[in-house]
Amino acid sequence: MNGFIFDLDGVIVDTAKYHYLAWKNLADELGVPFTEEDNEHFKGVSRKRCLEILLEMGNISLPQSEFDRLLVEKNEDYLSYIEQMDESEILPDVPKVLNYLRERNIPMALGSASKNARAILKKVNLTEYFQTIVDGTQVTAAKPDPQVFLIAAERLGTDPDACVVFEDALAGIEAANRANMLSIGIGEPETLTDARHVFRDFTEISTAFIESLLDH
Ligand code: B16
Ligand code: MG
Repeated sequence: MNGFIFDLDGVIVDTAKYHYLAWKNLADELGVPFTEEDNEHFKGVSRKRCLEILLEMGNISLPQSEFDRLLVEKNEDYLSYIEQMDESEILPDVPKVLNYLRERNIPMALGSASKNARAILKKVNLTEYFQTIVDGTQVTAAKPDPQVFLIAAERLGTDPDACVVFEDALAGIEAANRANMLSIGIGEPETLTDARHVFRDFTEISTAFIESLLDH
């Protein structure tokens, strides 16, 4: 394996909690009940699709202009939480793996559905680790379509079947598998059943395991 691709939200940082707060605020405004469980289904899903789902939940149909206004409102609210992020929000032992790979000159890419990915990486001071960043502003087909990861592999100059993908979302695992990459789930084994390997978080991933991937 000689290309490592990382999802952002739920893998490197836990921004799902901020997405939840912003969607919850909007849902309250619209009078749609919205729980943390509902938010699970928004992970890895594009902003536009998330709003469509929220409106479907409330049986609400809106003119395009209002739909677009709500998208902006949600994002501005979300960005107000992001604004306060710093390095302390990097998930445990993520730097351990990033540094291990960087010391060995292994190319790394970010593959995220978020249009805010660059801003978040900058906030937590991790931009320099990634040779390329593929985010929601650059893809035309959302996960589970493999496009985001295939673009990352191409930019890394690595064959897809020599790439490893770290993902927390079901849609992201499916995208990685469809790209013919080695999928590593970050989360619950009961949920991420299609991932080749699953770890609850990076504290469970040893450098010996990463080294064994490099040898493949
Ligand atoms: P934005 P990832 C995804 O990021 C999130 O998991 C998902 O909850 C969010 O709706 C999506 O980004 C779009 O985010 O509103 O910032 O463009 O997990 O693919 O890094
Ligand atoms: Mg994610």
